[in-house]
Amino acid sequence: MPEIEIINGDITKLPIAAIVNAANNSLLGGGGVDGAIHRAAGPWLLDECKKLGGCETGQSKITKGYYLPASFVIHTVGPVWQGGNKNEPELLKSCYITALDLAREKGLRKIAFPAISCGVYGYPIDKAAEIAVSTVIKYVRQYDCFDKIIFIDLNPYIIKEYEKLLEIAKRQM
Ligand code: AR6
Repeated sequence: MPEIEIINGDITKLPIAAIVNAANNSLLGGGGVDGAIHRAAGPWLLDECKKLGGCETGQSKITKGYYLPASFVIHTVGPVWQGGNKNEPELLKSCYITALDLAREKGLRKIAFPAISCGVYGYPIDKAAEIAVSTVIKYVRQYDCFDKIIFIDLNPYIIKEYEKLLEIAKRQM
């Protein structure tokens, strides 16, 4: 099992192999963590994103990190919360899996996730955190190719939720 760390902070400051971006279908930037990542990476990130032809909800695409301290950015598109009956849980789960797949294919052993869909896209924090933690733990147990997983977010309520869930998961290991 890799080390799993939880940080209440800014993902754009992390010197790590890969950070995950909560993007939209266009991959051409936006607000929230997406805006912060594009600002910190510099305009080259948008130039590379323009060549990717967008991204389906639940899927992920990878770029370089440019001026970020992170080497790569894995852009994933979370679902907009519409009440829970529009396949949101499966799509959110797929964001974590496809992001981890890309990291694994590239041999990137340390990866940091913000709480995908938990800002503008309105996913309930407790439900999203449950999916994030359970999906990632299941994945890293299956594939022994990560040294470190970081859950990082600016929102302290999300961090509390992650800490609670990780404690429960550790007791079950
Ligand atoms: N570091 C860490 N976490 C952050 C940071 C940061 N610098 N900035 C925000 N967060 P959101 P979404 C957390 O809205 O809900 C964009 O416009 C924040 O606390 O960024 O998936 C895209 O272009 C929250 O928990 O992403 C899309 O249009 C989490 O990041 C849309 O928003 C995700 O919030 C995607 O919405």
